[in-house]
Amino acid sequence: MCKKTILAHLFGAALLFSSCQKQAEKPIDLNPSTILINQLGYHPGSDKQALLRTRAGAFQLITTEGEVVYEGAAGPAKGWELSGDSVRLADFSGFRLPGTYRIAIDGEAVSHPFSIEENLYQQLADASLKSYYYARCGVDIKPEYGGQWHWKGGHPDTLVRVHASAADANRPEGTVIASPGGWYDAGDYGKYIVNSSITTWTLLTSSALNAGFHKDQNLNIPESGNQFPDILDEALVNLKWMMSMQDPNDGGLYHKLTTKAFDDFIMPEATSQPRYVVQKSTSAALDFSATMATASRLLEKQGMTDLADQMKAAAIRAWLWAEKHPADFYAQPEDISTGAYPDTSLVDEWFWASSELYLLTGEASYRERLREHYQAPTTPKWDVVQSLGIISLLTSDRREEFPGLEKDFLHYADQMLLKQASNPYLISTDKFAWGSNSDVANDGMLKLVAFELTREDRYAASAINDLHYLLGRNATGYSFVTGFGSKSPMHPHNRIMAADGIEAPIPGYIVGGPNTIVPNDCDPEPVVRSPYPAASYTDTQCSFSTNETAINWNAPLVFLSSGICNLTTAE
Ligand SMILES: [Ca+2]
Ligand SMILES: [Ca+2]
Repeated sequence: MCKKTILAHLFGAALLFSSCQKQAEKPIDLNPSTILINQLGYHPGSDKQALLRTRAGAFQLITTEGEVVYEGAAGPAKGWELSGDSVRLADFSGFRLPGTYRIAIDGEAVSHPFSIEENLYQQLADASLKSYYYARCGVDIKPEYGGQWHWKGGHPDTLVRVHASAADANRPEGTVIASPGGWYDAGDYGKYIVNSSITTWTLLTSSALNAGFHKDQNLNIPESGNQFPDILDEALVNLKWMMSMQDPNDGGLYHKLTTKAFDDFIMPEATSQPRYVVQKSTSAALDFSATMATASRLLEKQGMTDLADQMKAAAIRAWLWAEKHPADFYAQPEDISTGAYPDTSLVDEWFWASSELYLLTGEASYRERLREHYQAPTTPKWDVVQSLGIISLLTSDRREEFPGLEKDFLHYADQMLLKQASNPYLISTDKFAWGSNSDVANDGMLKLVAFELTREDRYAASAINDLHYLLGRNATGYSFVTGFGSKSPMHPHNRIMAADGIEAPIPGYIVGGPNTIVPNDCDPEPVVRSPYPAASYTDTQCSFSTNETAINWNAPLVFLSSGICNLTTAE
């Protein structure tokens, strides 16, 4: 006689098991969005919590065969004005046995399956980093590296025109230059120095702070198996492009390299619009200077001395250009409509660049400049970058010169932990901006740095909660990373994924996430979205404001997932 499961009793045979003769079939998901979990799962030794949108007071942990292995009482319902709902905490941290499970609420809901196991996030860390291989501009993405996702390269960028806004005596309008390589920025095919900078810095910094994890990581990219960690190889792809965006005549940086208007949703090979370098800007020069200085410092340690020297010279020349042009803010020319990345508040950019140049050169003049431009830390964004410099200073061998910065940094981390403790969804974010998922991931990065500085577990535990949110324990019920989890984005706003003829999106991409900044981005046929910022997300290709991919959003996911893997590596 077959084993009668408790679930068959709870839910009725039709729901669960069609036959007792063979191995039980998987339980059918029943109202899975009632139960919000990390759809990948949880480490055996860590906190394990789900969120229940229910009045029920009890929950069960069940195996794939439907056996109840753990029962618990749900916490009190807690409402949140940003999600428009209430959730109850289901804590099953005491259960540690590895396996595949679901959470069940008697007669009401069964969650997506999830795992309890070690090394749960390695594939995520690999895929989130490999997203940059797929974003490489101007090269064929080959099946031996890309698997089913492969295509012919486009946008060689060997014949790029100098736009009128960028013209000067040395390079008049229409001058043709080469600026090949790098990564596509986002769902579009542009390349932008400002956004490239924070992205590349984040990867470089993960390579340094999570070195133990990255050392043995094999992404199956063309550079796998050489003497350098793959994360460094990938960062070099973009660094080399960035260097070609510096005008050799004066050291200034073109703000971006794009077409005049966005390409259609077609594959790279099918595009034909001319590409331009557009307007030099102070923000591009400072961000470039900071990133090149960081790269130079790290590459020197890897023995790439010649390239490190070139990058050092490039970083200093860009800084000197910015000093001569302190207010050349990017202003979109009338005939250009691609991304603008405008920023007129550059105190943080001056701080970041001077911090990195101080670490690279040890020159006191840069230390004076960073002190002049210091602002208290906050969650990084492409245009809010002081925390990047703070992280570099505090994780360097000059840490002891900056006790005030460390105090402020840990104060900010503590504020985030307080916010999380009072938030029903167990995150520190209380504003849902464009790219809210990257804010959550960047919070996680800061917390992992706080852990690095203090070795206090509470910071690492809080960072893991940020990952749980991103992988499904959020008000939308989506795991926000393509290819990971039972319910993840299938239709990101990304030209290659839209045009490649393959149903599954390229894995490892985080989408921007919920917000109400642009409520009608699918106009003229609007897609109905929640009026609540934390729930206002749609897995629809046209929703550029909630469902786009972007290099600067993936980078903190790389840091967060790699850093969490590194915690285990270091144990
Ligand atoms: Ca390598
Ligand atoms: Ca700024």
